[in-house]
Amino acid sequence: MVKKLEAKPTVTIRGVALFQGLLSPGEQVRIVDDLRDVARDAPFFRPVTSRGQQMSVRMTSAGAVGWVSDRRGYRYQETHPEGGQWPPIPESVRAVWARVAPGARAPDSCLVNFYAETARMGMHQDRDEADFDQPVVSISLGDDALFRIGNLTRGGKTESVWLRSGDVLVMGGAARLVFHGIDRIRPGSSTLLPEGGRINLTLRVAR
Ligand code: MD6
Ligand code: FE
Repeated sequence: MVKKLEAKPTVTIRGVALFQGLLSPGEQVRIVDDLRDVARDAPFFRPVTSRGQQMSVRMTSAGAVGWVSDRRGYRYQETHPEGGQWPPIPESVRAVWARVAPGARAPDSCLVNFYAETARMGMHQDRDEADFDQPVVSISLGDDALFRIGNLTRGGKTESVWLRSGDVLVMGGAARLVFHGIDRIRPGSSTLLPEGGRINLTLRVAR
């Protein structure tokens, strides 16, 4: 069987392309296995905002640079907060980028966010990258999450969609800088992660 390479979105909301059910259960398991290796080399940490607020997600990264936030602010950096380089982005993850963003440069950063039952992510833009012509690709694994899509400026009307395990989302083009966030997850809605919760990967061209 020839594996088809370039995927087509199932739905587009405010320019954000959603590829629902893109990853098979087998592909999801493979990615989670690879992420265990990433987390062994680069342990999850709890980021703190520059105002000193703990974020509710736990975070780590793979790639040449990782996104970190602490009292000094947020930035991409070449080392884990506890020291040492980030592990490489697993091939299983890079393969997803190739399917949904075939024309883009290769990603140099993969942010790994873990959501326990009550974790959430406030409305934000992804704007710490050097080149906004390159998309951000996100992969959802584990429990369902309610994803809210807003506008290019803060506030205004929003639309929400449930992201399920194996869904992939691309924020690019005119939608690259749209505000977005996670209102809540639905605990127990997936059996992919034995410990429960949700993992979101965001692949970026950071530099
Ligand atoms: C999440 N996602 O799904 C949070 N950012 O947990 C993001 O913040 C995100 O899904 C940029 C592009 C796509 C995303
Ligand atoms: Fe984001």
